[in-house]
Amino acid sequence: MSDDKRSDNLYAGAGAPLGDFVFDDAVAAVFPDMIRRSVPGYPAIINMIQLLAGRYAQERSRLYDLGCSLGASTVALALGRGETPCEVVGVDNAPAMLHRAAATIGGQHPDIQWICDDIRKVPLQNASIVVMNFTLQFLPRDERLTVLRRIHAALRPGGIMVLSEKIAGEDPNADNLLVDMHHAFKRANGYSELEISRKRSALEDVLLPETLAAHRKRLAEAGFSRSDLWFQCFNFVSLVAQK
Ligand code: GEK
Repeated sequence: MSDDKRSDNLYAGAGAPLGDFVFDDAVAAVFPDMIRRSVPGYPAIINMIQLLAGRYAQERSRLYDLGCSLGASTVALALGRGETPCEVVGVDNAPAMLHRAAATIGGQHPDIQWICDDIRKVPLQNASIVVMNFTLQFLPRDERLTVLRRIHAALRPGGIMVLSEKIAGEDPNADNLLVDMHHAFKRANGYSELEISRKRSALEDVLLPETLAAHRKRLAEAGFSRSDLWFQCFNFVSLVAQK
């Protein structure tokens, strides 16, 4: 069975990982199935990143995918740029993810550059598009503004950042609704209550959601002239921020 077809039952059995969630080989092997069944609207977001690349890729610029995992959004950038001559760069600090992405996608898209590095350190320059598709949420909250400032500084005039995040509701009632519906989505996709609760505990100290208002405030603070919500399904959102 090819990797793309492997189903995620990581948290189902007695051998479920203990402790904090990590992006290791076991996760990388089931990641396409895991993210599709866990993030409502993920396939739509990937498709729309391709369309955004068609509109915003600038000649002789770079398109960055920060926290690229297995490269789904990196490929969307590469396809979406069409004939526009520009470079596509995928960055992830998990070797299990990055090496798998380079190995599986490298054949069809030999010009994509793959960098195994931390997005807090990797040099960024001459960008027309920077994508962070569900990655900022894994950084400590007090380091997020610095990363967004670096991204803003690396963008050319007219450039955009696509920021997708799992968010917290603005108040406890809103949050309960969003979390309940997300769990309903996971159950509808075949995850058991045990799998849902084990995964939730594993992510508790690792994936740190913030409200939509907090994200928009920070984007403004980092220098973005505007940020627009273009996608939301329950507690999963995507924003386009313009330089
Ligand atoms: C997709 N964008 O398929 N530096 C580099 N990478 C990081 C860092 C960091 N500091 N922290 C986390 N990552 C992808 C999905 S997954 C989202 C992104 C999820 C990486 C981490 O190794 C993982 O591959 C990715 O960010 C997050 O569109 O699993 O919910």
